[in-house]
Amino acid sequence: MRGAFIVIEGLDRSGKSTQTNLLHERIRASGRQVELFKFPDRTTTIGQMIDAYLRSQAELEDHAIHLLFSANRWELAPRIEQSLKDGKTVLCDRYAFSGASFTSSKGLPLPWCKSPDVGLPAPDLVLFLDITPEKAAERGGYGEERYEKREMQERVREVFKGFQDEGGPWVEVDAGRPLEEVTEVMWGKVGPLVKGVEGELKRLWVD
Ligand code: FDM
Ligand code: MG
Repeated sequence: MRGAFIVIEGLDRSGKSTQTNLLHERIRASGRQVELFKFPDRTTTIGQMIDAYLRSQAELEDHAIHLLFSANRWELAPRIEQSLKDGKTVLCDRYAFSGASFTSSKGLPLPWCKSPDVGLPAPDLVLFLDITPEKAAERGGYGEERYEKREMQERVREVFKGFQDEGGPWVEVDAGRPLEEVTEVMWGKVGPLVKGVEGELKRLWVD
């Protein structure tokens, strides 16, 4: 048995980070080992470049920043794999689906956007927290960072929804519902996986 690799994706203001942290606590409280990753991981050298870009303190060409987001996943992939081998559940707040959705929303072709992430560890479960731009606005609207704009979020949402048809372990969660209800829906999917999963880790987007 190895640990399960669980990715939480979603739109801004969907409660993604809150829910991921709640899952983290709940798994820990159940006495199981769990490791939390978040992308972009702004603590690394690459992550600091991404952070500067998102806060509009640096300009980067669209392809170049996309490759940095991907490189940020690749630099942490060995740690993800080790945790899974050690039998720990890995929770990941955003992953390659965010990468492809955000960059392709700027007009770059989706296949190109997916290509640098081909071969990364593939998740056993993706929980996609979906929220309408209207609901997001009710929650106080978006923040100050690059991409936190309604038109961008609407385009990103459409690309995200396309991943549902890829036949992967993709589960859409209505994140417009009250927080506790969303938590319970998510736990219903995650709970059965925290004791570990059989079978080798798969690779992203190889066929
Ligand atoms: N983002 C995130 C991307 O554009 N590409 C990626 O590969 C990833 C992981 O970065 F707007 C975008 C999504 C979001 C921004 O994310 C910062 P957080 O979750 O707000 O830190
Ligand atoms: Mg953000």
